[in-house]
Amino acid sequence: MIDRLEKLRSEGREQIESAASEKELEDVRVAFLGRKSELNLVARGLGKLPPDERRLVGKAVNRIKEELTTLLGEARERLGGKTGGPGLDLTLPGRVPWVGRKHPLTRTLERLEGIFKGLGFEVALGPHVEDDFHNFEALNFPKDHPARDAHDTFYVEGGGLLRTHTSPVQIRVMQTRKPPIRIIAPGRVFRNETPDASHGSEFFQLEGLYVDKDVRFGELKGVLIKFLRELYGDDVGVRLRPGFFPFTEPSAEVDVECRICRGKGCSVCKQTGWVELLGAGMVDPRVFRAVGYDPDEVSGYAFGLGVDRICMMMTGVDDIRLFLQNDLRFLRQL
Ligand code: 2NM
Repeated sequence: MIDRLEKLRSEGREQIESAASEKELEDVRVAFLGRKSELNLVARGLGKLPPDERRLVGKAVNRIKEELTTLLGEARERLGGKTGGPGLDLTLPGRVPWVGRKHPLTRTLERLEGIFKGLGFEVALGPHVEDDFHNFEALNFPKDHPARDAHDTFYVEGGGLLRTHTSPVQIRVMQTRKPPIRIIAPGRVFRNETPDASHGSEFFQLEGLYVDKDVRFGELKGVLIKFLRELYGDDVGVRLRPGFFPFTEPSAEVDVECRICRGKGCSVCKQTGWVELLGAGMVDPRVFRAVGYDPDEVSGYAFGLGVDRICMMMTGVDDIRLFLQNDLRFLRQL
């Protein structure tokens, strides 16, 4: 009998050691320690044995049960550590998943687009590589205008240039459609300048155009004030100053009260309390003639703004170049 028990003990040990999963381990436990196991049968039959033998066998059964139970516990810990069972440390801090989000410039563009869509404008797009006619000629830039110089404009080998504003999009729309036209042209533009904290060699612009019969300057002013109030709140201060662009007459520069210092004066507004945000004006008759419109029949207004500048003011970032370097250590903070 003792030999038989000794054999059960060593078989049990072996099977516990070779179990490869918690499921297998449980099967071993049932086979060796379960209600119908041989060990249990022997224990239940103890009463029929003579007293001397009963004591000896009883002790052996208990010793083996204890040993196998301990081994099972150890094996369970070993396997649990692998499978995420009882070896899991629930006190460890969790892992925060990386959540993607839109680029701050995209978010700014979408915000601006949303406001103008609400005012009845539709989005128009065009190519980055343009020709002289659409980027300069149709917009009434004189042949010797400094913006046409290679110091300011990237010219493409074999002809063409990188658009320096999105106005060529508006020229293309006017060439292919009749008024009324109410569009915005958002997108990337390129200037051959030395980059610094407030100028990159590429940036984002959003321009707007409305052409119809009897469009007046008052409508331009109204739509821009409405836009700025939606962007910055109804209490925002707005100021128009006379300006000059080859493609509009009259022209205006539009300032808003500095959002950083609320008009008191700071480094962003260079102590003036105002930040220049928009250029605007009534489309010059020569532009209408260039696209085949009759300036006696139609009139219109146009405006343009720098998306990066607005994005900088919304995020408090003071170097425009950071937006295009795509360094996630920077972008994830915004
Ligand atoms: C600006 C300021 C003023 C403008 C003009 C035109 C077009 F094509 F209709 F002539 N598009 N955009 C315009 C007018 C742009 O940006 C500062």
